[in-house]
Amino acid sequence: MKFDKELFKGTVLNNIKTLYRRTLEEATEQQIFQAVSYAIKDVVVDNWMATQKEYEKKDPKIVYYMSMEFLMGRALGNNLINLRAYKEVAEALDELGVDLNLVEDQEPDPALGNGGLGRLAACFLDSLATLNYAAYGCGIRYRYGMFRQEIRDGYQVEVPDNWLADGYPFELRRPEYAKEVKFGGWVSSYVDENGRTIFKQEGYQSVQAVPYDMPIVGYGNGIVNTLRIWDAQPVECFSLDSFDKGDYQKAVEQENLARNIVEVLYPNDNHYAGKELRLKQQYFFISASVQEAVDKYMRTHTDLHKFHEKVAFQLNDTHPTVAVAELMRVLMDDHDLSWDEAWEITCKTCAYTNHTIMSEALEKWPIELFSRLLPRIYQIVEEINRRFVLRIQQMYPGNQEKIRKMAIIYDGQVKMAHLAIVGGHSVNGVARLHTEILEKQELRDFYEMMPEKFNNKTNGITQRRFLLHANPLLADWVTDHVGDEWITDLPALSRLRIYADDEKAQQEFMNIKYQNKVRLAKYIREHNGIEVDPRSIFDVQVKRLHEYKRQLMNILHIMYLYNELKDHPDMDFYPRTFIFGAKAAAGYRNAKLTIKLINSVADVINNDPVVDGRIKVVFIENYRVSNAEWIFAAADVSEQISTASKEASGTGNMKFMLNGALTLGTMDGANVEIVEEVGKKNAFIFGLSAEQVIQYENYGGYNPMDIFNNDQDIRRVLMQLINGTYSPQDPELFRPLYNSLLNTQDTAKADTYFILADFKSYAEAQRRVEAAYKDEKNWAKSALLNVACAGKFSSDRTIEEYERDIWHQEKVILPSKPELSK
Ligand code: 475
Repeated sequence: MKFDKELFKGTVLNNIKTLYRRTLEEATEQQIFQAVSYAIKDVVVDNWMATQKEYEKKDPKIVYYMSMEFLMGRALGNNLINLRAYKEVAEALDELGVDLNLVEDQEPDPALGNGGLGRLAACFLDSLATLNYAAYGCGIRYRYGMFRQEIRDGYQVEVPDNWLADGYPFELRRPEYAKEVKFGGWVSSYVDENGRTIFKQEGYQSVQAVPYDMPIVGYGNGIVNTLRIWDAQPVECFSLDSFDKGDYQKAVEQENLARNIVEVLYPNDNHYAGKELRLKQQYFFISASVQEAVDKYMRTHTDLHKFHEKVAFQLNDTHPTVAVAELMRVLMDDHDLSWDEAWEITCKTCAYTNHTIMSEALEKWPIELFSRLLPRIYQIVEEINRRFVLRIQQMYPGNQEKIRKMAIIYDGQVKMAHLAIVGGHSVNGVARLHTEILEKQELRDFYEMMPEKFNNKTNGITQRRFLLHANPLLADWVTDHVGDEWITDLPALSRLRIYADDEKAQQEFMNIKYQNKVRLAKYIREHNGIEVDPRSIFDVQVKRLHEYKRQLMNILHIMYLYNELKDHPDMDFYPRTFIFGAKAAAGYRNAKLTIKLINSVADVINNDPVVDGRIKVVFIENYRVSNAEWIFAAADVSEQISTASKEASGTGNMKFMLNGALTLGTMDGANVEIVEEVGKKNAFIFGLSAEQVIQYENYGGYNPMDIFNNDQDIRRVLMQLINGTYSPQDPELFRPLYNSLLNTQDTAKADTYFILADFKSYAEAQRRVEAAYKDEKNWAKSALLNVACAGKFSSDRTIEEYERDIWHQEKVILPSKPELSK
């Protein structure tokens, strides 16, 4: 069906009328956004219904991607892209005198996630729909998503993100699928007439889980899958005429439980907070999702023994791991299966993805809390643990050490990773190096006991959002040269290789990069009031702020460069714009102080006449999916400088590569595979290897003080942290950062992320960057090769690997051509 421009324009105008009783001229930008979105939703819903009808007919296996986080980013532009209607709609709106870009900018950026893990979930949903697989994302409808970051006086200030304030047009409330979720109380048991033990949770409080569905539009194939996020409501409005004091008390508590549970996303990335409310959130959305998956299956099937043939649960890290016990509970308590039957089905249904080896991220719940909140679930976990410990004893007789290290419940704690590994059939890491470290180090005992479960799935990103939508100039240029297959087959980009040496292509590419830099420079001028030169090298580090990601090393190096410029004002120096974007967890002191340091250094350097604009430092406020798209498109250098072994994969690294930035990085995470694809010549690699880092960690031998004492450049920079150079009113301000590098009391705790060890090697790599950029043709060639070699890093490839090794779904092809598609 062809896009009917006039019909679309009419719908928009009519929506403005019926929603707001206004004309287009009278409508606010937000109202126009709503009206346009409802016009698009109208089309999406038709495809959505057609897809779900076909799923009912074909009865394919369904994947439930269970995740505490979905960092979706804005939907309007992405939906238009995937409907293949972006240009037509832009044109139609233009005829109405409306700029689609401004309309898009009215959408709140749904930020129901922190960083990498949440954005990966969003990319996976896009790929699943595009590749014709039936899938649900299952998550939480947080009232407040990731906080909005404001920078005041150089400090991060967290402002609540009320993303639902104006109503979100792309969600649909589905009260007919509401579920009850029970917390607390106790478990009573009795033996029924058939001699079976029946377990009943009593004296509990419950919450009503009400789902909201968001459409996930596949690219050009008519498929629309569902992101189902759960809201919490009180079970019943309590009656004020209740004279029973106990009831009244309970009613108030239930009301509060419901009010609190989905209130806010925990803003911690790669970190376990251990809060009771967090466990409530986990069980809340998992219980609702598992109940619905079983109910849905039972609507069209009778034999639960074949559940796993039609359903897969993918657990996005350990946060959803209570799913193992909850599925056991539903199968046994609600559907009368025996332990052994339920266990077989559960293991065949569940699979676990690990996203980090940072030890502070490991989820370990105190037994007291876990059993109080989830008494029946705890019983089941105890029994899983009892049986697993027996298996350990059979395999390693008399080996107490194995039990201590591997048991699910030990030392007063419930270890969620162990439960996820034991209760599923697959364990995967997210890049080759990361999976190797899991097998050899972190999960070694489990790997030795059950090697068949372990596999790698190197992450990927969706090129629909991160090239087609983010960088229309480059996307069009690529399509002009090699056709548009890359949109659904990213390896087709390799056809660009033949243009790498073509001077005209190089020039065109650099020109596009320049225009994207102009676009970002304008954004920076408007948002930061800083003037940056689009001819300078745009050197970018955008990601969550974490010590292991080493933003501190980046800014220390900038301080070092500044010292060099002060000492040799006439030195040869290619102008550089250093761009940072990062949110810090609200309670993470050193992370927040690093933000302050970056802004303080920026203040000094940006305003020093000696520098004369040759270095600019910019901290982009409120880094999020929507501004990320512009930033990737404009980057020359991609900073991927984590301590080797610490970054499980990284996915920003792939977004930069796809947009033709060169990686400056360590041999960590997926950087290893990026360099493998593009060649060492087209990246700047430095620093300790993962093996060397692990060697130091396991056997010691690293002393940052030696480096401090022997290297005057480093010493000078570190002293500037504590002598007031960047904080004259309070010279002690940055002392904690200094101490984190040189903690004099306990050398084992000094510089745990090896910043000083890697500093010189990093500075040397930065010199190579500068030299390379001066050779413009060669730079253009390398940048083009980065684009050409990015094919592996599509989330389409990742999803097909999950399909091949874990999910084994069949594709569903719709019978008729989708609405709005050519
Ligand atoms: C890795 N988040 C990246 C990315 O696989 C990797 C959220 C809540 C609580 C604790 N942790 C989190 C993460 O652990 C996380 O985002 N991990 C990231 O997953 C996708 O590319 O290297 O750091």
